[in-house]
Amino acid sequence: MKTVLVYFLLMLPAVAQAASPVPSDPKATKEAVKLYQNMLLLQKKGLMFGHQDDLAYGKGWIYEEGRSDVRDVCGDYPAVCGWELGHLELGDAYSLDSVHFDRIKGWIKTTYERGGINTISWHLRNPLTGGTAWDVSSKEVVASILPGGPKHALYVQYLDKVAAFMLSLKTDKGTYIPVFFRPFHEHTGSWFWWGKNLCTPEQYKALWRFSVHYLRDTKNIHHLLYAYSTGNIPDGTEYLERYPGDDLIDLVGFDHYGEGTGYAAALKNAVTIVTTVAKEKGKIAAVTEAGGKIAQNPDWWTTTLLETLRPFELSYVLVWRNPAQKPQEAFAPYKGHPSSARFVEFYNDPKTLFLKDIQQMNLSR
Ligand code: BMA
Repeated sequence: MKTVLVYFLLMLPAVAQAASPVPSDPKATKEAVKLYQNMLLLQKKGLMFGHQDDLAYGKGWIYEEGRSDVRDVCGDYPAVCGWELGHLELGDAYSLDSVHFDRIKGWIKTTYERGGINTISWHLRNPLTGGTAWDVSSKEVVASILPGGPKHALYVQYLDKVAAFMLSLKTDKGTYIPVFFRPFHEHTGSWFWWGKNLCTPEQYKALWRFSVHYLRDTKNIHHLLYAYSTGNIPDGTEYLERYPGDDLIDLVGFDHYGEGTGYAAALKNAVTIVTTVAKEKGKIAAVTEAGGKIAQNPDWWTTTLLETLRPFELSYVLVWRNPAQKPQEAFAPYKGHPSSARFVEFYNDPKTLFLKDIQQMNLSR
């Protein structure tokens, strides 16, 4: 009896450890592990709201300390802030959306210090043609940047710039700030050079594998969690067709735009697939981008988005940017926008989580 008891007690830490989920990177920093675990916890508690470039600009304003269109409308910041690295690879000081990278670093730190979550996308230029991320004139781009390809060295230079940026994300105490990195998104469509008709599933997966291992093993970066994010998904098989592997990915999501009558049903179908995959794999689930022309459908926040997502365990839904000079392209509401009242209803609903909600949870980090 006694031996059995001692054995049981000795095994306890192992049992406890096995019960705590860990991210895909075996060397993930303590803070990245915490972020991963907190996200899994949060997706059981509610649905976080995210907004791209939220602190950088909004309708009619750029770089105003403390300002946010979302906060102007509901009095609170989003729980998740999205940021974009496109043109960092060129060595530029600001992104393709004209946001200075030094400022982005500052806002990532501010968001982390406030208790929020950061996710980073990368619409990187086409390394083969020199065109934009949307230049799909060649099907050789992914092949050309893989090891042995003619543009591999150039792609490594791109990654070096990303690595330097990621390594600059630190708190005042010098701790690396954990963030989600979501490159090569919407690859189930064919509008980016890494898209479905532009490379084979093997090449797409190899691109992920090389990139993540380069950042982890060569650059020693272990504060990133990686997000796999398709475009619209018609069925479950296609969702995983280009999935690069559980050892590389921490979050499974998808981007889905629209506001027409079919949107809610399509969103529900996609969320069903993603939450099922997430559960099976023990990963985080999210709607990594969603949106509609809100100006034409003010009920989008409540009837379409919230009621469709309510039954699911999803960590967040993020809407895209509010360009300062093009309010017709805004995805989040802004002060005076006709959908603002509905957005406040969305904000007040117990299902949704904004920054103050997660601050109140006092999660250990
Ligand atoms: C797109 C648009 C572009 C932008 C790009 C990267 O969907 O918003 O204007 O440059 O995302 O953020």
